[in-house]
Amino acid sequence: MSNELTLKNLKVKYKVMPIRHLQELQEDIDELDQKGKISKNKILRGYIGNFKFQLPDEFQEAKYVIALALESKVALVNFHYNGVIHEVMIPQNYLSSEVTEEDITKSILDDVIKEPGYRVERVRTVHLKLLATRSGLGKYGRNNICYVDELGSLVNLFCFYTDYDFNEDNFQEAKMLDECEKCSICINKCPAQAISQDDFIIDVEKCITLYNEIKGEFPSWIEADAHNALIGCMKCQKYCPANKTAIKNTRRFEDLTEEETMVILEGKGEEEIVNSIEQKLDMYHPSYVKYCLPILKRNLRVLLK
Ligand code: B12
Repeated sequence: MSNELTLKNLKVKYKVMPIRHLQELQEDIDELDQKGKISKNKILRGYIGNFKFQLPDEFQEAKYVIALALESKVALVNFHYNGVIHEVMIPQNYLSSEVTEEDITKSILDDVIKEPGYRVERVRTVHLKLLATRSGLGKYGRNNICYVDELGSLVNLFCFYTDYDFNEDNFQEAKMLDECEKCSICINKCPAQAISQDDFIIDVEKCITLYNEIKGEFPSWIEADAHNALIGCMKCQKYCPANKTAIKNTRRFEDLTEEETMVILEGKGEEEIVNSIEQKLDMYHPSYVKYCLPILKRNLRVLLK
């Protein structure tokens, strides 16, 4: 099995494993948690609190888990402000993709399973990196992110359950990229020392993404120059040698005019301009820009200072 697809010119890679391994994945997490290795931070727990590797009640017939990575590109956009052009990066995970969940589900059914009568359901409430690494789809980088051959870390990860029997098992131990063995670039580039040499789990409370992707004031200890993207952070991925090729594969958005930049900096503006910003930034949900104007306002102010 080639374990590769191409959807709308984007690469998709996947690996499968029997559903029985979900229990082992859950044990991994429970053990780490019992050892106090998973931060009790409320924001983190808000994301992962309901995660569980288990057979869902509504799909008890599921036999296999599909871990899947969709190529996704970082975007660059110019903000015009006071006569100067500022180029800003938007990490891949905040952008919409031409390839939708429906496209992927359809392609798994039509191009992978190829037999009628099977079900494929997406599951969101699982630790995707752990699934991806233990199913053989990728490896952990020192930065705690999952890397997939050819695509680097610039992927969106997905999990699907299916009642199709692949008769194949790729389950394995989580591995670290060989490149990370003698490399400490991400450790040094992280603007808040969240990554360490001796632990794979990052110090979540130091990761600036934890604060800059949601509403609220930044903690005072974050240096203003720590921020480097419109939302989230790219420091541990951008300079990573394992992303050397993938990082060049960017999307270029239409420039934001002085007027549009001002609307973001003020956090409000006429509907027409907000709509135009929304179209240009192409973030992951059509009305995301409206929802996150206060976030973008706070973040862009720091970036343009
Ligand atoms: C909560 C969350 C966050 C939190 C916490 C991050 C974290 N590291 O846990 C915050 C908000 C900080 C965050 C930030 C980011 N996130 Co995030 N996040 C998630 C989310 C929702 C859950 C992650 C999770 O389960 N964390 C809990 C910890 C315990 O799990 P873990 O990180 O896998 O840790 C394991 C390793 O440490 C491993 N381990 C233990 N021992 C060993 C030994 C060896 C040898 C190895 C190799 C590993 C290993 O064990 C741990 C548990 O299994 C996922 C989506 C999802 N449903 O999974 C996205 C997700 C992980 N995020 C993603 C992204 C892109 C990011 C950012 C890059 C966004 C940005 N541009 O700023 C940053 C990266 C920060 C970083 N360096 O980790 C992508 C990652 C894609 C990829 N290629 O891996 C995901 C998968 C979303 C997606 N759909 O694609 N995120």
